[in-house]
Amino acid sequence: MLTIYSEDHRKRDAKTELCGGVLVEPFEKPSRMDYILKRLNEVSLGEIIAPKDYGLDTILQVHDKGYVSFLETCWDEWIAAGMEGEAIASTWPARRMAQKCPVDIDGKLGYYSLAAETSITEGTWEAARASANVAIEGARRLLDEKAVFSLCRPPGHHAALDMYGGYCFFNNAALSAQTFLNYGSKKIAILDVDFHHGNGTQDIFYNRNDVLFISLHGRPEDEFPHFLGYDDEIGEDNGEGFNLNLPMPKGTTFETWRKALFQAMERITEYAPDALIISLGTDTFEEDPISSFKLKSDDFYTFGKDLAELNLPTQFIMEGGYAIDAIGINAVNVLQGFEKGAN
Ligand code: SP5
Ligand code: ZN
Repeated sequence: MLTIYSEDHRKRDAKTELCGGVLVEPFEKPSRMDYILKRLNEVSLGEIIAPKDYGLDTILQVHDKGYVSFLETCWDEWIAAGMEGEAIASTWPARRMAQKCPVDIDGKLGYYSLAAETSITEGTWEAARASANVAIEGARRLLDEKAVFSLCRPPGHHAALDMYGGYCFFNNAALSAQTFLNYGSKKIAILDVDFHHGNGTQDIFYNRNDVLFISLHGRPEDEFPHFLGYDDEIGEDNGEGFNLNLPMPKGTTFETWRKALFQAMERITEYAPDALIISLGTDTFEEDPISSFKLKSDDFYTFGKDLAELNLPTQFIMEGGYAIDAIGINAVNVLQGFEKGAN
């Protein structure tokens, strides 16, 4: 399987994440990629290529213009305001408050974010742009390949039309879906198996029927991002019936998770998309430090094999996964299972 990867992800190397009332070293860190690359090489999965730069056109098809400009200038504005640490939001346009973008950088950070754990740093813009390119290149390559792996970092599925958070800035899966549509596809399915609900992807396609979005995740009652991901969110207007959430309780094992997977696969078969995008988080792993599902390393292989039964052109896009010494095995197990199942 062809892998797309950019070294520029290293430009995002945040030192702080707000967690449990203290600043900790971020869970989402550059070395995650090293473990995955090591495993890709160990098993000789295939060629690893760098993406071209696709500029901002596709990004502006799925994200708000003001939001994109904010990301580009945020760090400079933060420094110009004389701040010392990394840029973290601290106030939000909550219930019954004005939904207007302030001029002040503290105000802008709250206006354009959905969580405070994610700091914006020098180099975040460049890394997020590179990650977007990795997604878009993968979609283009899938025109000639049966499957591709876009090794994206930073991840994307929490990034909404006009909000960052959950370690995400641009929604890589949405950029990829939009790329397929730009190239003439009519119907795309996105299956999000990251432990956390893909609120950003749901937000971007909620009123559209050209992208079916399905997410398997920890219940919003229990888990981040908390404010989206309930099973009564089915899409609206043209998008009604094209959003499917399958939330599951803490402690969910592969046996239960796989039943939800089969339900998702049935819906995908019924939709009959031109291509399938997998938002691939491995934070469903039993040892993940911030999650509560119980998948084992072998289960990721079985999952990949199951997916191959759909027999669709498939793009895997890397999302979360924070048990870093196992992230290589777990992510690559999905890809190897898929290749085994496809043959
Ligand atoms: C892409 C992705 O997986 N983003 C996840 C972002 C989650 N950030 C907030 C996590 C809060 C977890 N708190 C539980 C701590 C347990 N020690
Ligand atoms: Zn996650």
